[in-house]
Amino acid sequence: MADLQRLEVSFLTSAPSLRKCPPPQGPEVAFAGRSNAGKSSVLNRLTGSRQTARVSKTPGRTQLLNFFAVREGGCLVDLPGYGYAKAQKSTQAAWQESVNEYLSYRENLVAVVLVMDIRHPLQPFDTHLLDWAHDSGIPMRVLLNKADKLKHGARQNTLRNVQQKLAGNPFAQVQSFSATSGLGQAELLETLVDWLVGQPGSAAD
Ligand SMILES: Nc1nc2c(ncn2[C@@H]2O[C@H](COP(=O)(O)OP(=O)(O)OP(=O)(O)O)[C@@H](O)[C@H]2O)c(=O)[nH]1
Ligand SMILES: [Mg+2]
Repeated sequence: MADLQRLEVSFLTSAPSLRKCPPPQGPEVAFAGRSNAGKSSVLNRLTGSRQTARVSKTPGRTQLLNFFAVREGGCLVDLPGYGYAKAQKSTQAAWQESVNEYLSYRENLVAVVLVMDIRHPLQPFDTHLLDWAHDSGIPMRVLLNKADKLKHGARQNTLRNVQQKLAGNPFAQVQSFSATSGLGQAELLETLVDWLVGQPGSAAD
C-alpha cells in the first residue's frame, strides 16, 4: 500500500442533494473548491484515467455530487464547483445548497481536499471552507493545483505564503499539485489512503 501509484475507483452514482446521496459506506473524502480549480482533473490524475470524472474548459462542468467507490475502501466525492458566475442564479444556489448541506451533515465525511488554482489562492470561498473545517475539526488537504503554470520560485513563494496564512489551523495541510504533470501526486495519495483505509470501521479493520 505504501507505494501505491494510483487509486482504483468505480463510479457509484450521482446525487443532486444530500437526501439523494447513497447510503454511507466507509469513510468519504470530498473534493471541493471553486469552479475550474481542477477538482475533476485531480481525481482523474489520482485514478490514472481521464474518464473518471468529467473535465471541461468551461467552468461549471460538475453539477451533481459524484460518488466513486475506492477499491481499497471508502469513497471519493467530486463536488460541483463554487462560484460559477455564468450559471443561472437559481441553479447556482441549488448546487451551493447541496454542497453546503453535504459538507455540514454527511455523517461519514472524514476529510476534504480543497482544490485551489495556485495563481489565485485563498479566495473568499476557500477561506470560508477553511474556517468551517477548523471549527468542525475536519482534516483538510489544500492543493495548490495547476502548479505547472508557475516557475519553481513563484510556486515556492505561494506555497510558503499559504502555509503561513494557515499556520493557526492544525487541521489544514498545504501542498503544490499539478493534475497535468502529476506533481505532488504521491504525497496526496499517501494522505488519501491514510484517510480512507486508516479509519475505524473501514475495510482495513
Ligand atoms: N495547466 C493545468 N490545467 C489544469 C490542471 N488541472 C485542471 N486543469 C484545467 O482546468 C480546467 C478545469 O478543470 P476541471 O477539472 O474541469 O475543474 P473543476 O474544478 O472540476 O471544475 P467544475 O466542475 O466546473 O467545478 C480544465 O481545462 C483542465 O484541463 C493543472 O494541474 N494544470
Ligand atoms: Mg468538476
